[in-house]
Amino acid sequence: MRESDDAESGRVQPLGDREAARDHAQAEREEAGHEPYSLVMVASRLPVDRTENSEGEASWRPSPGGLVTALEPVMRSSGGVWLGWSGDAGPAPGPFKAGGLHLVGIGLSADQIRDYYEGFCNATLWPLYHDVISPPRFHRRWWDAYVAVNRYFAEQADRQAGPGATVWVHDYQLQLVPQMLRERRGDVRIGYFTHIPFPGYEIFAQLPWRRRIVEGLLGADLLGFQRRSDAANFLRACRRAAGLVTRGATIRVLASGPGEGGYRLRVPASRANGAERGGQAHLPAGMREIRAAAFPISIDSAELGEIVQRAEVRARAKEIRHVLGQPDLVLLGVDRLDYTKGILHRLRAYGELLSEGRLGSRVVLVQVASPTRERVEAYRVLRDEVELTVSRINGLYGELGYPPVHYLHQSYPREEMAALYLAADVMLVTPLRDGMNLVAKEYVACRDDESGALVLSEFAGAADELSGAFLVNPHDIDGLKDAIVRAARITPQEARRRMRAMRRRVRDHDVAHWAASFLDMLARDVPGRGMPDPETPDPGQAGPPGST
Ligand code: GDG
Repeated sequence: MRESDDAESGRVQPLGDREAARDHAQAEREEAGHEPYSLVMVASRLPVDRTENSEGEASWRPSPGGLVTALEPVMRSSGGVWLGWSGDAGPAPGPFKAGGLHLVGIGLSADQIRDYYEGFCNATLWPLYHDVISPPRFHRRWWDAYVAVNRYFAEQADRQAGPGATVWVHDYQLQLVPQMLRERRGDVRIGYFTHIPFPGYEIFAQLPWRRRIVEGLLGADLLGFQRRSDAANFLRACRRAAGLVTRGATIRVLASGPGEGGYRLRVPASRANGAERGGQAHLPAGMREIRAAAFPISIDSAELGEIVQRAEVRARAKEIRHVLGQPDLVLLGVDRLDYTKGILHRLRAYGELLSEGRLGSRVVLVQVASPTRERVEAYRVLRDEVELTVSRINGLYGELGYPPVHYLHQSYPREEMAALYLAADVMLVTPLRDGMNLVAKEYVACRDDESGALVLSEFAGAADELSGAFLVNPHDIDGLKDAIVRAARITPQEARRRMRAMRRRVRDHDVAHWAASFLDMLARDVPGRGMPDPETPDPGQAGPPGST
């Protein structure tokens, strides 16, 4: 008999056999008065935020963000359900409806938030998957919490999914869910998308539970990554950590699962490869095929295009330049205050440029650094460093009424962000590592007069697509400074040429295109169909293989 931690109560409960569990789930669904869902979205967070009015009454408000916007139409047309954590400690809010969406809130205890969310997700996986910019911490207690919470999510997904449903699992917080769900349900199609990079094997190999993570992910039918290099890194991890054979973008595993010793002990290479028939690989009985491919995420560019058309947003952009003292040059950075975003490197380059006078005397940098993960130590340290650096620059190069850096440790409404994008001559996106970086795409989508310039790190996924940007290595401070100066001095003609190409890309490959491409491939990518290899198309040309 297997055992399962009940993540909500912290109790350990015996599990019955699969059929009994399914009957129970079906009974619960009937009791709750709804049909099983044909589409189940599983993400670490719900797409709504809980708010309280002055009387203390709680309500739910859709959280801003491209993912919700992209998936909302699909969720509505399919009548799907979204499973996620509400963001608070305490019991699960359970099933409810908000903004027309069916939602199921997952409850996490205070201990689980500490060990699973702040620990394994934010202090182990996040730094490890971002090239160990901050040292990852490995704690067995955190891993145990990760396993328990992933199992709880898988159980909840099982409960909600109707026969033959599609289940789409999101991101690094839930990498074990695909296999845990597969063990409970052979009938569902499982997709998984990782929003952050998948690291090179030399880094991934540090993880004590590397094989378990690979096996967890391989429970899916389709694994989506931001860049081709991420998909390639994952395929290498399949070979090295799990001893599997990969063929192009596909991996074959025993349908019965990895077993105690993992796949390595059970899948002979000859069987994994299968026999070739007429140029196509034949899938031997008892085997399952998984595909790993790049699906670069995007934004709702039409919605942003509409926001920047509004008279009040355009007026606000003018007002922003006015309150900044009508500078000749406005530089802008917009990031969560995260060590992956390269904020310190950017400030260092800007400080040196000010000291050398290369940007003229009427230049301003606006840096929005939204609060994030404030209970994690590395984030507290970073905040102190950033604030010290900003103060130094303002102290050294400022004058009365003129701070060269406007630092904003706050969150703003979407319209204010759009006005900032409109007000900025040069956008600085300089992460040390970033899955995609939506800010770069948002800036481009807002520049409807084709002016402005984007300085973009080559370590952001967006660099594969936005060829009109000034690409930089943010570790190379001299190179970064030169790129900022070139972007600041761009002629209107060159700005137009670069911006036009980037705007076309962001318009044609928006977030709806991303969601549709992934779900289409998940629906039609049946074993042995010989889908195209995701690593063969031209880099930056397009989206995912097989997408239109
Ligand atoms: C992960 C990956 C990948 C920021 N401050 C405010 C605000 N924002 C919005 C931006 C943008 C989003 O937050 C941040 O997007 P990033 O792409 O930089 O994201 P991460 O949070 O690191 O997310 C990343 C992404 O997932 C999607 O797959 O691109 O690589 O790390 O939309 O505009 N929005 C508002 N007020 C703020 O103050 N309204």
